[in-house]
Amino acid sequence: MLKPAFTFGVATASFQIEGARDSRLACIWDTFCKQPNAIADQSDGDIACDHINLWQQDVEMIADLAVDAYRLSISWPRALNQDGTVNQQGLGFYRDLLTALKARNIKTYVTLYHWDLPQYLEDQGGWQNRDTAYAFAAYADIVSKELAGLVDSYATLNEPFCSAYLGYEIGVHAPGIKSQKAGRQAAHHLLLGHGLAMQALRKNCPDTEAGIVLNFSPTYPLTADDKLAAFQADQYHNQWYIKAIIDGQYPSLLNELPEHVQPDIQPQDMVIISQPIDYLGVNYYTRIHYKCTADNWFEEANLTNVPITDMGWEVYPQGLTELLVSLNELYTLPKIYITENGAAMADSVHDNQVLDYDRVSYYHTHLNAVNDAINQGVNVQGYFAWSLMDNFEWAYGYEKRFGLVYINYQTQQRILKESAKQYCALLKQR
Ligand code: IFM
Repeated sequence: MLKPAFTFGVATASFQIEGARDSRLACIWDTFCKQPNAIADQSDGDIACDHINLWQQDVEMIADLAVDAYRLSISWPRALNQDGTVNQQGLGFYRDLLTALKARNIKTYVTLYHWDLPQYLEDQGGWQNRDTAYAFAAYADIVSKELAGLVDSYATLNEPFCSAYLGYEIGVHAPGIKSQKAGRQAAHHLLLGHGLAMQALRKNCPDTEAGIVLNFSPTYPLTADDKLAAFQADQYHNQWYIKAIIDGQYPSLLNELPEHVQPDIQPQDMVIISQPIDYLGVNYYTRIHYKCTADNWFEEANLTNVPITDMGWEVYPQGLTELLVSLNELYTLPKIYITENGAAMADSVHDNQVLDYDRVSYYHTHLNAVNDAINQGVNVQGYFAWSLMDNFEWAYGYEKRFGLVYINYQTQQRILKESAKQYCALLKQR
């Protein structure tokens, strides 16, 4: 069974919930949201869940859920001014928030980068520019000094795959660039930024745990003839990041890429990238099937007649067990937290209630899957539900609801869904 010391939490990210666009610098998502048809419902993050104004009420709500920990991210363009100095009001917001959480005995898990790159850095090439990795380390240095004593656990990056591949390679996320070279280069600079930021964290707060959050969608062959495709997709999307961090090497698939799309890597980069981390954050939502293409590459193949969430993602809890067991076999890992897991469902409110039993079932089966992995020897020490509340789901806008808490975006009313009540009941039982 999940041990009593196991950390249970809920997670959010700055751009997805904060709002208050006018009190921070612009980020790449503000710009991307203005591009026609970039966001399904043409929305933006200007108000979101108005968490900037409602944070005290939200902290009470988190405390009422009886979680051990809250995972949040800091908005770089809110924390720092363009000249690199501290935005006192912006960083003050996080100081107050973290102080209030600590006062309620809620552990603070802080992600430094959850996709909201300052636009002025994108204007100089963003993550394609090596300087951005150093700018990120300087930001990590300042923030970790300023927030001394208020953070229990740092994550440098959230899901560099999404920033690099979705943002720079296929362009469905900000900044909307479609170039394989840009995607591979951005991935490398993100990982370099992670390594440099780790050095800053070690220097400023050696006693605070620090790591990185990676997302994994385990790959499966569509047919017996598609095994190579599934393997390649896994190397390209999943192992690319973890292998660099743990083993200090990219998968050998790197050498199969045409030279003109390979990232520029400088001597020592892989050493910086692969310094020890205290934990690995694993985000899991679904698995993906792949088939071979005519040119011996891979492409996604959707299964039909399988249970799916409102994102169209297959519900496959066993994939989480299989993922954890295989990572544990492939690498020498530190402890693992499941830093995100959850489901978007088409929720509706009746009599002020949201009876999201499909989400309850998702959590139930995935927590059992974590338990199965622990029973097979994987050192998992925490689990964070994504998300505390409905929020801005990136290219899908507000149409997809991942929250344990329902948000009425007209009134900003928060309503605890059945899943929130059951998650809370589970935690109180311990
Ligand atoms: O909402 C996102 C989150 O920001 C990063 N991980 C996946 C979630 C669901 O798509």
